[in-house]
Amino acid sequence: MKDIKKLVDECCELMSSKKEINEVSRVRSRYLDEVTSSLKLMKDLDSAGKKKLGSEVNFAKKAILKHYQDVLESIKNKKTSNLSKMHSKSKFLPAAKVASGKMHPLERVKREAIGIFKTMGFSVVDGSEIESESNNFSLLNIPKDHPARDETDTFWISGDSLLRTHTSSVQSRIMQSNDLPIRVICPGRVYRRENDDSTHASVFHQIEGLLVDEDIKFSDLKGLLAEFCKEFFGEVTVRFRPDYFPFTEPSAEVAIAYKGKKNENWIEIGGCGMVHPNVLQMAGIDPLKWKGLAFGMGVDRLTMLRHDIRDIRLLLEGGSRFIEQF
Ligand code: FA5
Repeated sequence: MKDIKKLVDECCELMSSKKEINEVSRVRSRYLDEVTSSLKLMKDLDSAGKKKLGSEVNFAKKAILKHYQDVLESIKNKKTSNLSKMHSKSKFLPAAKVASGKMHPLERVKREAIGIFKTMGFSVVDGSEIESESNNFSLLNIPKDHPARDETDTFWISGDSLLRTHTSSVQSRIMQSNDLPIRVICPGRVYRRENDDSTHASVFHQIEGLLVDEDIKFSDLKGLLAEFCKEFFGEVTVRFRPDYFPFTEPSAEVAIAYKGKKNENWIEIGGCGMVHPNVLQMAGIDPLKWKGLAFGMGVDRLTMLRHDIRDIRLLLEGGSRFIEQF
């Protein structure tokens, strides 16, 4: 049997040489067992000897456990300082990936379209999504019995107020309050009672354009929209087809030739026309002196064409897996 003091020294030395906590623990257990087994000698000793051996064993156990704690502490401290050294050295390593937001494709397309119109001399104005009946309908020459006013087409709020059904309501506001000539666009959200499907939503986005000046002709309107389409889509065929809007005369639907997977389709992107003389008159503008052109384009449709998106509802759901693709 080894001398107890020697056992303690040996154990402490061995524990100090270890670098891992589990190795130190193993040494501690081995030596504690060995020290405890010295108690087997008790039976051959007289009472004074027993007392001496008992206190030596207790002292040895305490010394081993104390040293064990010290070694553990020092290993932990070393690990922490190594870790912080490693972190300070690794400042040039790529940082952990943090999920970041992306601009919604609708917003990106809207900004791009605004940019194109700005280069054509248009400035941007804001309207209001909650509109009066008169701005949305009456002042746009949409009479009381017009189907567009139907309860089933419009979200009425109360009596005279509603959620605008098109950005053309901004025309009424601008013509009444702005000095002439006028050259503005108004991007914004509009609302219609629709049965949502892949190309129709009940909340969608439009960009309205209004130009009022002397000597404006329908050919200016065609040229302006054809130029916009060329800038936005590149070389593309633009088609103007007669249409009807109560606030413009003549009126047209604007469509572009879109190459689908199987064949070429015409996709309607907006409506346009020459501002109706009644509308100018109601805004206090002399229709004999001033002429106006106006257009309203669907931003969601532009976005679908730009990114080949087959279902408009994807644009409105805001799912991150969808948005991350752009
Ligand atoms: C209008 O809203 C007229 N205010 C446009 C206008 C302005 C005509 C100025 C003349 C002068 P329309 O309802 O066709 O017209 O809508 C215009 C465009 O908005 C459509 O060509 C289409 O691109 C888009 N749009 C219309 N309804 C929806 C819908 N439910 N979901 C998504 N986009 C739509």
